[in-house]
Amino acid sequence: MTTKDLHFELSGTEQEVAVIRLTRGAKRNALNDGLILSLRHVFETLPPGVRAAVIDGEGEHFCAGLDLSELQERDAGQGLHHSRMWHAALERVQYGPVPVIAALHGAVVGGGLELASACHIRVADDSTFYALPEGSRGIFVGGGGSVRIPRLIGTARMTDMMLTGRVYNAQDGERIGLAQYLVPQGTAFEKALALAKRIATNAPLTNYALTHVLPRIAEQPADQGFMTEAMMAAIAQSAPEAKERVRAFLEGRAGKVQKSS
Ligand code: 1HE
Repeated sequence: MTTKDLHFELSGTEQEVAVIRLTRGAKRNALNDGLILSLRHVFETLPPGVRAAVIDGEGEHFCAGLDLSELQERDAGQGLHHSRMWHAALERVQYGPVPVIAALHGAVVGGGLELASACHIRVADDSTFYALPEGSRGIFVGGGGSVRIPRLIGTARMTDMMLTGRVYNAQDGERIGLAQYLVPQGTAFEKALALAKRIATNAPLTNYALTHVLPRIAEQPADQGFMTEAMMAAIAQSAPEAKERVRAFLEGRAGKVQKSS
């Protein structure tokens, strides 16, 4: 699955975590068509034992967004299909088989932020900065950003980022909800990997409920959401694994919830 611009490897004692690294550092991991198709392919063909994934980028920056050198050649129809190609690929990230954690550093801009926002958890280090330069390039987001980013930070903030070219630093990015974790420079990957290993120990059906069902409930009217929740709760608790995990707690064999330090 490794290509010139994308490295794939398995990590963890049981090879349960997929590590997917953008390796186009010389171009700041700008996403050309080949890289988008490779990302899609990776998420469509994850080995069955994989329970969580981490995406990061080689070099000083996570991702500089769309490869602008490819943009010049497209007419309107091709632009439409190009955007739909991104949608299909990032849909495989968001609604693929496993939770995905983005390890962010340096530039997370344009399509790079669209990729990060398709992941389920974002861990940023102190060097991270976020921007949507599409506004100043005379274009628009095309990788699902107009749908996903307002759900993270609100429509007003995204509008401001695109109208004014506003750049958020790592601290403000975490404050407004672009990242759920903020860690010292150089440690985002380590933290993301630790989270992925922890997530991989959850019951797979619970992870599926969180990545596939919860976002759909969030889009439903409350009345329908309550019903979907009840259905999912019933399915999850009926799994033999759930019964064993609850029994383990009741018999004192499972960990308690601990106050964080
Ligand atoms: C690129 C790209 C790119 C760098 N497409 N080649 N994204 C942007 O508008 C962001 C454009 N990039 C930047 O603002 C900067 O490159 C960075 C802040 C990310 C990094 O700066 P720096 O000083 O470390 O690198 P650099 O010298 O600007 O770039 C190094 C090389 O990468 C250089 O190529 P070289 O052949 O001269 O060495 C750059 O041309 C190249 N490079 N970014 C192509 N984006 C689904 S729609 C999504 C719409 C968008 O994403 S629009 C936003 C695009």
